[in-house]
Amino acid sequence: MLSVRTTPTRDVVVLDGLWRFVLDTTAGAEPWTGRLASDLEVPVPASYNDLFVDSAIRDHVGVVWYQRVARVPRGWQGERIVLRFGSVTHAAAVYVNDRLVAEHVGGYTPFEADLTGVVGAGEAFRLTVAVDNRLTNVTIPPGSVTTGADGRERQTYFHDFYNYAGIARSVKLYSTPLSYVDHVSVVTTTDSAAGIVDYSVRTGGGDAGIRIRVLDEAGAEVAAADGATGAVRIDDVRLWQPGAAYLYDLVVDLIQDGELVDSYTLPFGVRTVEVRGTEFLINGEPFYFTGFGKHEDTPVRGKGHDDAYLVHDFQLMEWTGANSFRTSHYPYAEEVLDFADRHGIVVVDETAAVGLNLGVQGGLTGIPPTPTFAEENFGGETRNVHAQHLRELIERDKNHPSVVMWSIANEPASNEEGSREYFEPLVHLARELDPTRPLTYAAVMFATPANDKIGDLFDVLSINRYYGWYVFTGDLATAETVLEQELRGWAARFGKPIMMSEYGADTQPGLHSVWDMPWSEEYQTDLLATYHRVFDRIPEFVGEHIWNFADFMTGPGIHRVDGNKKGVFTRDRKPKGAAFSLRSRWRGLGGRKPVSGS
Ligand code: GCB
Repeated sequence: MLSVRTTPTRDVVVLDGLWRFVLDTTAGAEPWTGRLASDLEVPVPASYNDLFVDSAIRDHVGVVWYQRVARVPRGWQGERIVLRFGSVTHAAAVYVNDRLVAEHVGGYTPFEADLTGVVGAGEAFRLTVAVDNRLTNVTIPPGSVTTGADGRERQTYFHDFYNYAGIARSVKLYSTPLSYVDHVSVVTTTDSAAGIVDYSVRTGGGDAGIRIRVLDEAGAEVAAADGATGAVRIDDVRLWQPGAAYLYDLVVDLIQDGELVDSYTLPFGVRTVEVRGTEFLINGEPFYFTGFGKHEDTPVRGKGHDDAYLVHDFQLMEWTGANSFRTSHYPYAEEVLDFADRHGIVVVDETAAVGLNLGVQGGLTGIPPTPTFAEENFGGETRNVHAQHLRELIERDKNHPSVVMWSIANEPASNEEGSREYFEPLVHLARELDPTRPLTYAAVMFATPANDKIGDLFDVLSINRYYGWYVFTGDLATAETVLEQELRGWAARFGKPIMMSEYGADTQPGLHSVWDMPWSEEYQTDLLATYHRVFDRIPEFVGEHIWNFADFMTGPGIHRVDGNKKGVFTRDRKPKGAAFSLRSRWRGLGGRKPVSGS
């Protein structure tokens, strides 16, 4: 699905701002047929949970309703009219006046409704959206709803972040001509100093000639071709490099009878990605990941996209010397990837498949109450939904040069029987949808080099470990020994590049200690340094992503004090002590692997 852009043939009206809001419990029957019965207003984009003082809203389980009036611009006569949601978490039903125009399941990918013929140019219409936050064993991520003795519904889920819901990304109404560019994809390779751009264009609404042009950043045409698919050559190409982005524009023009009917511009970068042996290569050069697992999470707006936090977070990442991050644990707003493209930050792009692991309920034993991948838990239907998430992610993000790898899941029960049967078809699907990018999954601590059942299917081993925190708490010497043994075990069994996709310690800013004291700022710094010593001794190691960039909100729990505190920055983005030691390590590395010790 193309992102929304104004072009010489397309206009956009952004429908962000305050919308009316009501919980389903007081909305009445068929609330879309009239004005919502409520004085509440909520901002779009934002999660609704933390806006009000009322916990009945914050912890509501089920549907809430959003509504506003919108108007199609007068000038859109004879145009195709499309409504697009960046995301609605987790499921949506969209009504224009009394009519259902779209339904979508999946809280982190966009969807559209074609309103051509439903509303006309100049017309005002009532736009009502049902937003459902319920998670089940056939949603991604999974969860469950239980009803207590008092009849109240409660939501439980197997992931460690608050189940924020709402319309967290922009809503846009846009026009295209009736004959239009529907889809564009670009794959790049290099041939000595030249860039080769394989492109493919899909159109809708009738036959038209297709002409493509490639413009450099100065707007000069550097290549052109005709036809729906083909390859063009850019001589003396400027590559998209980590830390040194360079973007070209692919301008796609549709021509009918010598007239321009539609035009769409896709920014893209020329770069290659490859796993060779135990190295991760970008443009043929070994790349060493430094950075974080992040969350879309800020005070008050929850998972609502915010350009100010976007810019500030990237500033802080650059300040620490981070060259990359993982979109843990779901696809992030498209604005984030566009920004990463423009600023040369490398992205590991993850689906929302977090929590496919009932072993977590077994505590540190990792023994699930019933097998995770049993049909009554996460079986064929869950996998079909997971496959759909993968399709929507790859469809949305495959043209981003910043995205160098897909992460299919976070911490699945890859140590359990049934995990291979579950994941193998998904790996095949991902390779079919995008043969150009390596694949990974983030391995949970119960999955070891001895019992993991899926590592060989993937290209890069991403390992989440909390030695010195959840296990060997306060004992960094043992953590160091055990971590090294384990990483060497993964290297020996699979012979693939390994990165640490999570490691860290909850840290209370302002708490200091001269001893190895969990929660102190010094302990976080020392734990990270312990891990870094190990990484630097493992030849197959290709990167380190700390958990987490910033503190973030979680569900309630005795192990969580106003959320997860493993941030190197606080939730309001103040550095903890570890930020400074990281900065000196990462800025010194400059994206290169430290010289290996043994
Ligand atoms: C993990 C999860 C992450 C949690 C983290 C923690 O393994 O992948 O979502 O937040 O551990 O802090 O426990």
